[in-house]
Order: sequence, then C-alpha cells, then structure tokens
Amino acid sequence: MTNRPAAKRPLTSILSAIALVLATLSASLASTGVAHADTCKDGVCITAAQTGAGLSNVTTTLQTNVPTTAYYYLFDSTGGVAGAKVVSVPSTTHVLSVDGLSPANDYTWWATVIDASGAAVARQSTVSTQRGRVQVRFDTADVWDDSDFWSAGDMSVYGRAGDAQVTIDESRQIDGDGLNGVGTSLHGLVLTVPNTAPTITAAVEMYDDDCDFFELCVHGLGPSWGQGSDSEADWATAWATAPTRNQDGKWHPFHGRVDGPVGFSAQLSYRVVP
Ligand SMILES: [Ca+2]
Ligand SMILES: [Ca+2]
Ligand SMILES: [Ca+2]
Repeated sequence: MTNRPAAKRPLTSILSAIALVLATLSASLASTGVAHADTCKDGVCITAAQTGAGLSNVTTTLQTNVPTTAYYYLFDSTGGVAGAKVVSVPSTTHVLSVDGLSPANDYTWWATVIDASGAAVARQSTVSTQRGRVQVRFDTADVWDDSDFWSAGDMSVYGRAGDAQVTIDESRQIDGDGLNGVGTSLHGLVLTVPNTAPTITAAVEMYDDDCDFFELCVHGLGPSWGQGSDSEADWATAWATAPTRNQDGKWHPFHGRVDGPVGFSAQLSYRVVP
C-alpha cells in the first residue's frame, strides 16, 4: 500500500494520502456495509474501542498499545464525510468527537492510528445518534369538494402528528367545488412529538357540519381520524407519512390526500430535531 499516511510526512502529503484512502474506503463502505476490525498490524494494536452517541454528537475512545497519532473519520449513511479529527500528538488514549450531527442518523466511523515508525492499523464500526423529536407543520390545503354543493362547507379542521393533535380551525367557511379546488391556509401550526419509529404519520381531518337547527345532532366535538357521511356531517381524513431516519434537520414537504366525502389534499412539512 503506497498511500498509507506516515507520521513524519508533511501535513499536505498526509492529507492527500488520506483523500485517496477516503475515496477507497467510501467505495468499500458502500459495497460491504460491514465493520471489520483489524486490531493489530506491524506491532501496532488498537486494544479497545468504545463509541457513544448523543442527539448531535458521536465520541469514539481508542486505546493503543504504543503511543500513536490518529486519523478519525465519520461517514454518513450515503458514504459522505460527516466529520473528521486528526490527533498529531502521540498518545495511547484518543478521545475522538464529532459534533453538529443530526438525530436519528446512522454513521460509520473509521480510525487509523500510526506509531513513531509509521506502522499503522485501522478499525471501523457503526453508530447511530439518538432519535430526538419530529416536528410536523401544517401548511396549506386544497379543497375541491367541500361536500355542500349549494353553499360553503362549515368546516372544522384538525391536525395530527403521531399521537398528538391540534384544532386548526373551528367552523370555518370553505367553498371548494371543482377539479382545481380552493387553497386554504392551515396557519403553519406545528406539532412536536418523540421520534419513536422509522416514519412519522400525520393527518388532516376536515369535518363539515350539516346539522340544521331543527335536528337533534349527536356528533361529539373533535376529530375521528376517519371518514363518513350522515345527515349531520360529512368528514374525511388525509394521511401522510415520511421517513425519520437519516434526515438532515431541515424542513421537507410531504402530502396527504382524500377524495371523499370531503375531497382535499394537505401540504405538510416535517423535520427531525434534537
Ligand atoms: Ca356537507
Ligand atoms: Ca360548496
Ligand atoms: Ca355544511
């Protein structure tokens, strides 16, 4: 192996050697996905390796049998470099941390330690940051069937994310009858829930009140998260799901749609946060 980084080379040549190693490693990670431990080589040993993760950081502690310098890289789930540490002062203990990560992400760390003679040994393993929380934002809806042909729907609108729910509107007049529908705001309300699963499920229910003053109406208040139609009301729920692992912490759109008895689509956003 000609591109192995050596302790006594100038930094620039070490970095270019590392770049070559990274290109090779990145490709091999994608193809194998398996951690292999090469703990001793040429008299240099990694005698212990422990890794812990928080919501936004990963720390690996390495022990070596002789004083070594160290190169440490953290790769994200796509093989991109999420962070790196270089230790240039020889030691038998290396505490290697990378911050600024996103929750619920899967990483592979790779470390190589080098002794005073230039002999090197490498090790890698996988680690995941803690799950954190998911935020769902209720942006807009398009209503093409308010379920009242001759008038506006008298609509209550509810939002849900995981097991949390919020009333978005009570008794709002929405008049949408037609293929294109009418756009309506969901006010950008946000629900925050624990990130407990590989996906987040969210919903918007629209409930059109058709209860006339002479009727004895028995529907309770609040959402049912279903759909139906009777003399008292028409209602329907649009469901949307999105993945919560290996997200970047930024808002991303997702959508739900239902065709009746109230026909509408809901435009939502979500992000995974610490
Ligand atoms: Ca109706
Ligand atoms: Ca209407
Ligand atoms: Ca109505």
